Amino acid sequence: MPVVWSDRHRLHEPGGEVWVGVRMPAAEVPARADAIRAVLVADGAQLVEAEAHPDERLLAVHDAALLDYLSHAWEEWEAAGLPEDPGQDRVVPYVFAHPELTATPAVPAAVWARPGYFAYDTMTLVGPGTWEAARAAADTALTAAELVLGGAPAAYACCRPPGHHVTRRAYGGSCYLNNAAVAAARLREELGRVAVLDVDAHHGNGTQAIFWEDLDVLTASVHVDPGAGWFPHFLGFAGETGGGMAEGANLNLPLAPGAGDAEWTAAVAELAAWARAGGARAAVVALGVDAAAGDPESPLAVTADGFRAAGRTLGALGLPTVLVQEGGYDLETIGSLVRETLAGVEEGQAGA
Ligand code: SP5
Ligand code: ZN
Repeated sequence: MPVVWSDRHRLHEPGGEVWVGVRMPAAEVPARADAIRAVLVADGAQLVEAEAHPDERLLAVHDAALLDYLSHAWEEWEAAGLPEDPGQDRVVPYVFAHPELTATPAVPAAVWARPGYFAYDTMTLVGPGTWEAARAAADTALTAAELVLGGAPAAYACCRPPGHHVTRRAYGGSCYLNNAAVAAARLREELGRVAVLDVDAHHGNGTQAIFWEDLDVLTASVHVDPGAGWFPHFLGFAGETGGGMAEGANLNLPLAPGAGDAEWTAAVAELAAWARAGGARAAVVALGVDAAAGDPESPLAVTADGFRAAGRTLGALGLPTVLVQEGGYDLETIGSLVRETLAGVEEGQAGA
């Protein structure tokens, strides 16, 4: 299947992540996408350059205020002199717009207070190239969506930074723009009901929130149980099933830490069956491969065979399918895990 790519992902160097107040090396690094690309190219993949798309496509899922903030966050941080005094070379929050701290929410006057109006964690740093790279990632997902709308059975967006933790107005979890949501909104425009099937090891809280009351974008996620202590901690529980008219249009399948191929592939099959029963006309797969055994960011234990089997199940839906890269942090295996998944999707679609 076509692999959509942009070199501009390398402009985002997170420069670390602040966890429990300590700045440590980032997991979400440029080498991730380069490693995936190397494996897919060696396997004979056809690379397609991401094309620029209008802001209107982002505004289908994000508030203008978030886009305006992210596109200027680094410039204003630098202009305020914060890299010199106190010596912080990335945009990072120190205070948060907790609901009980805000009466009439508004972007605060102080440059150093602004990140906490939009960010919900301290791990998602903004540097000089973050906006351009995040924009390129969304364009990569949109280009994959256009390929599928043009008749490709499936297309893969090899993008970073990832996106599934971003809501309409709040970013976090190493994500800045919700690439999968942007692609889903575009497919929905043309094809009707779409399902976003999120197999990243972490709950796709941003995508769930964006489409919470939307009956035409079904959202489903298999992930390590937040109730067992895992990010995003506050969301991803089985009782979250959609809001308002869209009650029943969200499905969460939390798994216990340590779950392996049997539990995980059964859960992916349940996501697929649920999307089919819900009348989806197209699928967006939020393809994190951090559920892999050995991934440093999750306690799930899925093997390469598990990813291939999951790919087959997703392909057997027989729907136009856009796969969007999310997490996956083991540089030694990330490329082959993606290759196995994509091969599985092609096998499933051929047999569907
Ligand atoms: C896209 C994606 O997979 N985002 C997941 C981000 C989850 N990050 C949680 C980080 C929690 C603490 N990591 C520090 C580990 C120190 N050993
Ligand atoms: Zn993840």
